[in-house]
Amino acid sequence: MNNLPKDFEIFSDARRQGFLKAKEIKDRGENMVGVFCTYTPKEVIYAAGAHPVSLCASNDETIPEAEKHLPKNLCPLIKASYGFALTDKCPYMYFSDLVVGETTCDGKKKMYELLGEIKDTHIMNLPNMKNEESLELWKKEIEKLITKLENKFNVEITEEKLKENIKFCNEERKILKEFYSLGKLVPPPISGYEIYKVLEGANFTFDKKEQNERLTKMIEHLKEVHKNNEGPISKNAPRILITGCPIGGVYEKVVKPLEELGGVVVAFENCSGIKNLEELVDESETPITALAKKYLNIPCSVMSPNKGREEILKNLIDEYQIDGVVEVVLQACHTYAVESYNIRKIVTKDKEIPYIALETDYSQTDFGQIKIRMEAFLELLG
Ligand code: BJ8
Repeated sequence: MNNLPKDFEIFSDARRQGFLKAKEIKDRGENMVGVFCTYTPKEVIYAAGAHPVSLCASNDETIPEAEKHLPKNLCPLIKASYGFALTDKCPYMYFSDLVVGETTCDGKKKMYELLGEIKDTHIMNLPNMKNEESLELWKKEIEKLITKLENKFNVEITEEKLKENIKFCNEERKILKEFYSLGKLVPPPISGYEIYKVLEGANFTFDKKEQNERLTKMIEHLKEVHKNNEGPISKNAPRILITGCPIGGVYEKVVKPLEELGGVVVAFENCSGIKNLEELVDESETPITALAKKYLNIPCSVMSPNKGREEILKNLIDEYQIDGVVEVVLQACHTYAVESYNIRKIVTKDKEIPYIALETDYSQTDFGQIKIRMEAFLELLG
């Protein structure tokens, strides 16, 4: 981290510091809306004058409690998220006045039914195909979310407010994308671990104006580092792309060893990586239609088919000069596990580069085994 400006620490610590900020927000009488998924149109939440906050849990602390209600053989992200709600241990869940969830995978949507008994939970019926009928349905779901927020918070969400917040969120996306794209440089001026920490930190930063300013400064600084060849990463380090399930709960045991062993993660295709940042909301379209189009187009494995993910992956492999792909599949995540077959084919046959799939959970029990597999994978990359 030698070449990183002080602002990096702020992002890296954002999840923890965000607790205090969230309390300040509540003390000011403002509202918070907890969200679980990239499909939630956060522009609508901002337009209601509320603050969206990510609720996806990233450690296994509350899984034993969750397993009293949920089956053991369920994705750790779902169990941990529910466990934090059940035990009241997550301040973000605690401070959320409303939770918004979508009908994504089976486990999540069934968990939301139980969550609804603990918190006010609004479910958006996400279609799982991308076509005209789905777009109409998704537009109606966005309208229903607007009505829910208006009634809950006693506010009016006007077209103007939606437009304003579409612009506001696009601005954030553009800057995050520029930051993320630093991974294209050879060598990158920042490690994948650090890139991930910043992208993750942005989910827990409430003052977006300040965040954008900090990020812009950090990007300028890191470009300078690259120009002057002062970065800590070797230009020969094998360049890795991570794809698959969200990695908030496992990046320490996947990304860290990869980089400690000499590789560098230059691209994250997962949620909180490029998946949500790639496409902006069209500012010239009617707001609800523009939002529906953008969000329905997210290439997550809950969509069937999900060709968009394959296209993005192929482009990223070229643009980021990827030497190898690591796919992370959380235990019992069937949609990503099934897609693995095609992803492996695209990476190894179409792009002719090495691929490895890791099935893991939030525990530390497989840490040693993952490290050994990462070591063997990096040897393969030369
Ligand atoms: S847009 S990736 S955040 S659904 S919870 S599908 S890991 S079994 S999180 Fe996701 Fe939205 Fe898609 Fe992103 Fe699998 Fe677990 Fe389900 Fe999961």
